[in-house]
Amino acid sequence: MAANPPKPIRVWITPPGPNPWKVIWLFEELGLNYEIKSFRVDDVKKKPFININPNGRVPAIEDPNTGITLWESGAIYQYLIEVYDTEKRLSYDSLNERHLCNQWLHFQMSGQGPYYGQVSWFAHLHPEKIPSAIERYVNEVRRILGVLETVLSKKPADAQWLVGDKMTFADMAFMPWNFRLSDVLTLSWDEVWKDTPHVRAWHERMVELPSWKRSMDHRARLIDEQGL
Ligand SMILES: N[C@@H](CCC(=O)N[C@@H](CS)C(=O)NCC(=O)O)C(=O)O
Repeated sequence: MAANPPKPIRVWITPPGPNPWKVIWLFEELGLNYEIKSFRVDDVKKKPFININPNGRVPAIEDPNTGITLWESGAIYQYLIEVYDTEKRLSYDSLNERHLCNQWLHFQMSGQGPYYGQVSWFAHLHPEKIPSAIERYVNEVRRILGVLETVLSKKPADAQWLVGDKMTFADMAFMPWNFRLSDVLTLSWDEVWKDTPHVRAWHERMVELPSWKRSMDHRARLIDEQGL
């Protein structure tokens, strides 16, 4: 369990994209008191949301228990872990492990999120098909999965997590984008994971968690609510 805030933490999301689910999954996994403010992606660059996040991107949180408003999912992760993971269920107290978790979170934020986002853009949303752009970002996705594979494959069989011997927020941060890979790359899951069996096993262990399933139930409901 975690130190549970008496007042619900509000999280602003638009349901379809991956980044909000990173934060909602952390709420669910820690069993925190939270409420979802779901709105349409068309309104992400408009008031009232830009009063919360001037960068006009989700997720953002408002925590009435401490008075903070915060955006950027990595910063939100660090805040929630520091304040509410008091029993270190998803983190560590020790210096090296704390910084290794932060290292992976930074890699996820700078390496995984933006590159996966660019594949999504160039393969599905960009009005022109530019094969060299698609190829570059697909190669980056493969490269990032390769980095994860190298590290996970060297860990003992019963401790295949990025840091130490348990799932931490560092592992969790990668899930929502990896969860989209079959759609983003337009491949079957067997094709997605063909060169990265340890990443597959790591990912599939997390997909099975009740907290992830609850998060995806919320996602389906909120997408449905917007008629998407
Ligand atoms: N670095 C940001 C990225 C957030 C992000 O790109 N969110 C997407 C949804 S998954 C968004 O708000 N897109 C709307 C837009 O770019 O206009 C984070 O990790 O919080």
